[in-house]
Amino acid sequence: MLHLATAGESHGPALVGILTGLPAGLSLDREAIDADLARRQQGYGRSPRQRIEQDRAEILAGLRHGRTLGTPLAIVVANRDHENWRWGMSPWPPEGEPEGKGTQPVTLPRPGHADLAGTLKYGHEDVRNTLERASARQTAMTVAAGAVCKALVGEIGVEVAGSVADMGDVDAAKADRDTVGGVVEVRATGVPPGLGSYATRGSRLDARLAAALMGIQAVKGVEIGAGFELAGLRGSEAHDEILPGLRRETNRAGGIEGGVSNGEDVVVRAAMKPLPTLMRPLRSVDLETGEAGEALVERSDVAAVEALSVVAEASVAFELARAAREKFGGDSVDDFKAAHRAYLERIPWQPR
Ligand code: EPS
Repeated sequence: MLHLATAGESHGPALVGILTGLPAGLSLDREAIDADLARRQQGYGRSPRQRIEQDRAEILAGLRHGRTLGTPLAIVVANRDHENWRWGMSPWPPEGEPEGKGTQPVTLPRPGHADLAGTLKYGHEDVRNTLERASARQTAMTVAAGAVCKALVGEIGVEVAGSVADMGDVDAAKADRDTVGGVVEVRATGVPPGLGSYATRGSRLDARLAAALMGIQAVKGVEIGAGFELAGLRGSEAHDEILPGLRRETNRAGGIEGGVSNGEDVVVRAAMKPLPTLMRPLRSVDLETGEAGEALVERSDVAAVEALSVVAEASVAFELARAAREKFGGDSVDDFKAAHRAYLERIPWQPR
């Protein structure tokens, strides 16, 4: 069914994605995809890197004249910054004298980044071999694929929107050469009851959403609906009573009960830790010499919470699209929509 495979290093030539499981006949809007990529690049606190990149999704396969063919959709997002890393990030042994960035090995891992654990795990001698793929740069591909998924679920009336719910004081952190995190919320409207299943752990919609959000760089916590707050409430205060029309007055469950969407808005939140690249570095150890030192200082964001809201939106759109493909199937988008219509005729629930 719907599946996204990705590849790409932060300062390599490009990010690559292959999205399989789309129906044929889905109209895609180039501007809508690029608009989401641009949204991801915005927000106060982003690194100067964002002035170099001007992300665009190039579609190489699976699309003809703006409509999907039902075949794998191949997406490329170029890294414009690669120009400055040609020698350092050359896929093949570089020719000529070292020049540009990334020519010296990194040996001082940053606390909070994948640097240490990843470098030990893979046996790298240069921490860069870890950090390049661990970087949140690859969330550009999540967003490109998510824009396609939003178009797909839009065909059955589902809309997905991410926003910032809470964020540390970026101005003060920047002045202190520090970083901040925050909380984002994603709300999906028009989600029919019945996406996901209680049947197995892996088919639960809440489990999939949690995994998708936790899979985004720097996310340390995920909540569905009232989440952790529910633990302190009584059952009579926590659950959303069922009213005629099968609607609810409250939505503390976040639109999911027993791992299945229940027809209310799907509401999820993700907590982002402060980014680990600090201009005033924390203590670390040089992996080459074993001596105490200070962590790598690299150009970085002070905050990327607004970017996370866009990436989380895309991740939720992907999971809803995946669950909708499982429920409604169809080789063409018309078949997919017809199955959705027939289902709504069977159940006593209507979208608002
Ligand atoms: C990132 C570090 C920074 C961010 C990057 C994520 O990279 P650089 O050192 O090249 O400035 O800019 O995010 C992006 C490049 C992006 O497009 O979002 C990290 O370590 O995760």
